[in-house]
Amino acid sequence: MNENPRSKSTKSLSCFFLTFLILYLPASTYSQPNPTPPTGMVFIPEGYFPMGNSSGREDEKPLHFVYTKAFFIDKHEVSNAEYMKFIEVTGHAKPTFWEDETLNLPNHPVVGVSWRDAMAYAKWKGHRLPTEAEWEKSARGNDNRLWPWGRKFDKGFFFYYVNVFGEDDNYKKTAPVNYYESGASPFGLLNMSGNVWEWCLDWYDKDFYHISPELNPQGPLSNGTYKVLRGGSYLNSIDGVQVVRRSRNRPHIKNEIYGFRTVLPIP
Ligand SMILES: [Ca+2]
Ligand SMILES: [Ca+2]
Repeated sequence: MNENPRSKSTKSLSCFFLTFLILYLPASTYSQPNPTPPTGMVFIPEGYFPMGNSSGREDEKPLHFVYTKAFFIDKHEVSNAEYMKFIEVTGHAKPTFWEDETLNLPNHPVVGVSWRDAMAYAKWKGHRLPTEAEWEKSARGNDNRLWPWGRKFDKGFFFYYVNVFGEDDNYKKTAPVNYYESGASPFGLLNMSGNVWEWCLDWYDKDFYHISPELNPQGPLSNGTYKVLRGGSYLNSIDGVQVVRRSRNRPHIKNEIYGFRTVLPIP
């Protein structure tokens, strides 16, 4: 007896759906979409990246692999306009240079803030400062590059994508936090090289990379003298704004080349 054509087509359809379920369901079950970042922030996935430098300065060595959990980080340095809201709401003291017209434009990075001021702002936002490892991962991704965009002269003249010493890059002092789009890091963060140095959460230890834990390092456990600063500023040369460079200063110091950005941890 011939099979009913209708039942045959039903069978084929069932077969198709079964194949579809086997092939595609496991993938769609296990791959989660990246969480949506809050406005102005970027999602950085969990995972390993190479941190430090095998041939750089002593405190950048050795190159070592570090794992961080996923987190959100500000796409831009914190601007004067953003810091202004913080001052208005909390009554926190104004930064040094607040009245300096060469530094206080609303969309330029806030400067004249100490590490403690930066911590207070971050806490007010429900955020915190980035660890050194989080900062470096956000700046260079996982391919060992020394500048956010890649190699020094990847895109021709470097001054089109970073604010360093001099005015060839259009700015003698600070540049707007959303300027130099072409110098973005692999995750899309701007001014990770240059513009202003950025305070990090960690105490500075020149030998820390030799003893750093592999998972979510947060700097030396005991209190030190200096807090870490990363990325260089508008007073550095192009080599001084490599994303592996490590600088430091005491947590109460304020000057016209130190700013910051914040991180929102993902539980
Ligand atoms: Ca400049
Ligand atoms: Ca910067």
